[in-house]
Amino acid sequence: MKNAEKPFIKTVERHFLDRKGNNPHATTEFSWLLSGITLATKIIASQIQRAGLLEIMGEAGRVNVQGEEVQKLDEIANDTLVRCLGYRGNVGLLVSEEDEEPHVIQDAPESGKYTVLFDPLDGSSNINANVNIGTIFSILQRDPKCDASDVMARVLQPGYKQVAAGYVIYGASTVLAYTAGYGVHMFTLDPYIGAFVLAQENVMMPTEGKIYSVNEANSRKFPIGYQKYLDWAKTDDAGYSSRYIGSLVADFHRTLIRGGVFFYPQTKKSPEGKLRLLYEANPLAFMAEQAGGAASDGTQRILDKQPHAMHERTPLIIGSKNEVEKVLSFL
Ligand code: P6P
Repeated sequence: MKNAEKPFIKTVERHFLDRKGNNPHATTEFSWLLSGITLATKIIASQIQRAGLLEIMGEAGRVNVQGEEVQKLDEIANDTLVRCLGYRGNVGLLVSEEDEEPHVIQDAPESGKYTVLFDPLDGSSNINANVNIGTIFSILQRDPKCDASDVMARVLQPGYKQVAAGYVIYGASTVLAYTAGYGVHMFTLDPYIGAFVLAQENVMMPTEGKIYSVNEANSRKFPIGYQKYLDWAKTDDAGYSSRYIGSLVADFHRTLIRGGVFFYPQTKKSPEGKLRLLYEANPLAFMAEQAGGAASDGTQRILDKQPHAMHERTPLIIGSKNEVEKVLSFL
């Protein structure tokens, strides 16, 4: 094969632009925004790989808007994403799990077209146990009819309006998975060239998988339907295995690859559940549906939910279509 014909590496940005034909957002400006995410997550990956050596483990000594102890790496990840995305020229608002209010980057109508929402380092409490953790992101665009000054209207959009979404999982390898509404695609970070290189296109979640993923210590506090599902799943006939890492991105990534169902229901202590709608449930629900899976809050499709507050929480049942439906059948 002549050199020119050899399949050259395909980066995220290049892969995204190749969809020029059928995705109105497949523009260089949007690809430039995506490169803000890839740059930030490469920096975060390098920090995590050396965390034990750089004295950045442990707590930052403050509590975030969620009332959770902030880890030093949380702060580093958050600052990195804000800096890398803040100067992309088409980002109007940044919403982070770590910050009470949105960052208003540009409020000129023609420039601040996109809103990027993210959980900078989900599962960060697992950092010192060297468990996989991740960055989750969701991208919305401003409705042209919406007044630029109406910040909340630009943020509180239902999940089906997402333009793109994805996550980066930091583990044995650093993998970026994203969708822009045309399938789910995965890229592995090649540290020698510092680029996310295409690993798999059009990833499809198995339609079923006998794995349930839940924190069973809470099971007695779940609504009775979930308890009945768990009793059934433990029967010999059902033959399920339980896998729970306690890091949402890791549990979701396994579910995407192997199938099964993850759920974090509401409990008396957390009547709306623990996971956040805008920058955890919505992006992963978009990915799940694009991969042939499903995501529900137990009563409705996650992507149909109208958000009422930036940091609102939601119960989440997500995974293989048949497995989500099986859980719902017990509710
Ligand atoms: P629990 C991590 O703190 C996190 O937000 C998600 O990554 C994870 O799925 C969940 O909380 C685990 O919560 O209550 O089982 O420890």
